[in-house]
Amino acid sequence: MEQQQRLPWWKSAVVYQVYPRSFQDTNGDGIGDIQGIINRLDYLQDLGINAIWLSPVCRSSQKDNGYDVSDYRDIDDIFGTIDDMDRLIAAAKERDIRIILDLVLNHTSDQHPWFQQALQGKDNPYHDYYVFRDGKEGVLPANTGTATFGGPMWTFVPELGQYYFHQFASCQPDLNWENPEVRAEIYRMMNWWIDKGVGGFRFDVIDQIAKEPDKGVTFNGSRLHEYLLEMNEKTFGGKDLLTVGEAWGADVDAARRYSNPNGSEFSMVFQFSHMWLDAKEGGSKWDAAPLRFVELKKVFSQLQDALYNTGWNSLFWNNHDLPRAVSRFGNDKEYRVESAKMLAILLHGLQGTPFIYQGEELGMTNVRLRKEQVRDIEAVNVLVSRAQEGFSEEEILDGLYRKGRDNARTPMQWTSGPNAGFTTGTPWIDLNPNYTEINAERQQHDPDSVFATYRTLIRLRRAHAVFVTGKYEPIDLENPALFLYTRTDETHRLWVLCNFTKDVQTLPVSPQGMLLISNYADETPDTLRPYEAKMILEQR
Ligand code: TEU
Ligand code: CA
Repeated sequence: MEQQQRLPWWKSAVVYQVYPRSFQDTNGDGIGDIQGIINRLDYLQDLGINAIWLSPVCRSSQKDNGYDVSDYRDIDDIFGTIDDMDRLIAAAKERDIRIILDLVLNHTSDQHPWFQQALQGKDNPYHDYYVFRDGKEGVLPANTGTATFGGPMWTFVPELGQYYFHQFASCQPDLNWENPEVRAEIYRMMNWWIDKGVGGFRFDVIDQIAKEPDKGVTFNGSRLHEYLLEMNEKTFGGKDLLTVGEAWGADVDAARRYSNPNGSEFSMVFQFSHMWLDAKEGGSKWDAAPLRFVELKKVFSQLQDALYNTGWNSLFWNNHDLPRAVSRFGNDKEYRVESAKMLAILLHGLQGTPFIYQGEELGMTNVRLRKEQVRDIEAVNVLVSRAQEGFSEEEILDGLYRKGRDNARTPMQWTSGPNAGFTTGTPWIDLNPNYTEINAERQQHDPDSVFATYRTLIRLRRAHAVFVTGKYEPIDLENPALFLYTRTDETHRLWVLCNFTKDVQTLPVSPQGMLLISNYADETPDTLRPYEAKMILEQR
């Protein structure tokens, strides 16, 4: 059995995502940089994390903040140099922190030399690196629907009499994975990074690489897993690396296949079913609906069950594309601290590898932006497209406040001083004005802070094997207010008890054992107060 073998490091690890642009600026240009991450490694070590998922730092046109790469083997000037990157990898290693590189392999920037070459002519060797189709202006080669950032997925190049395919913005042309040279080139690049000592990879929109646009297929193309098996074999397979694929199109079965413990594909995937439960069914993320809470529990429970001993889960509430968890699933007003801690306790008790997004450990919140303050390429497009659909500016901005990606991208709140200690210059995106209240300086040494809760949770995971291996069992799944579960191994049972509401709730169970963590100072054994959460460890 897998459990008996030595577990890979990433099964007991906690990963912290850094969005470098918004983390720490050191040269006053208002943009976070690699030196800034190096300067903050002590903070991350204090928190206790084992790896950093670093959002893209490679050379880029920065239209989508690095998710539009123009050189996979160099660092963008705004972030520093390749020497800075080597120093980051080494400095992190000294603190037992591994650097997980974010690879954007579905598409490049239109400024990438490959694409520039490809535009030179149909017989250019790089032409087949991308997905071109002959056509007439105004008549799309295939019906593939709307691109993620608006408009069609095809852009016409008059000089070639051809369209090129892009699932995201037109400045992000899709790579042609059917071309073996493309794949070989990518694997060489990945091995170059492995030789540099990275601790693994996060793969951007990996389930969209095997597109078959002529058939209208974007996600889960028929050759997807063939490519992944090949990539694994040619690059990270058999090495001690954490690999996580971003897979919006993955269901439970797909998540299991990707994370097969035989190691043939990835360590795990990001699976997003819990991110659709506060939108209208079948609608877009902008069509808000009340959270389907019981469904949320069922989604987690299903994954916990299905992947037990046959795969591995990633655990997350947040990333650089998602609104702030405390604003979305908690209560960022009267119960900000309690509910941020509750969400942390709930997630970190589950089986899988937890991912913390920068600022989440402080309980950072969503931010109301004025139109001029909007920065994200998606949001900029939404301001136009939703206005055309008839929504008022207020409605659109309200949608962005609830779901926009800029919420996650306001600068990290280090101090209550100027610009929250993020920059001495003008920040590229405005700060959330609540930094005077919510900041690392205030929380790092406060035992009652959200930060302290995260730090404790990370240490608990390391101290008690049941966090890593215990079998999940939900309690009272239909309960409309409480999220309750146990994790059980041969020697222990961990109880995780969470109140998702601002009302006092009666507990249907009365577990005995040692209180490991809670978000209230005292105890009431039979009830859970507003957003109360606790973990109890029982000896078996
Ligand atoms: O995101 C994939 C993606 O489609 C969504 O996360 C997207 O941000 C959201 O659904 C829009 O509504 C990845 C990256 O995480 C994201 O930052 C990039 O913009 C995108 O790919 C393109 O590389
Ligand atoms: Ca800078």
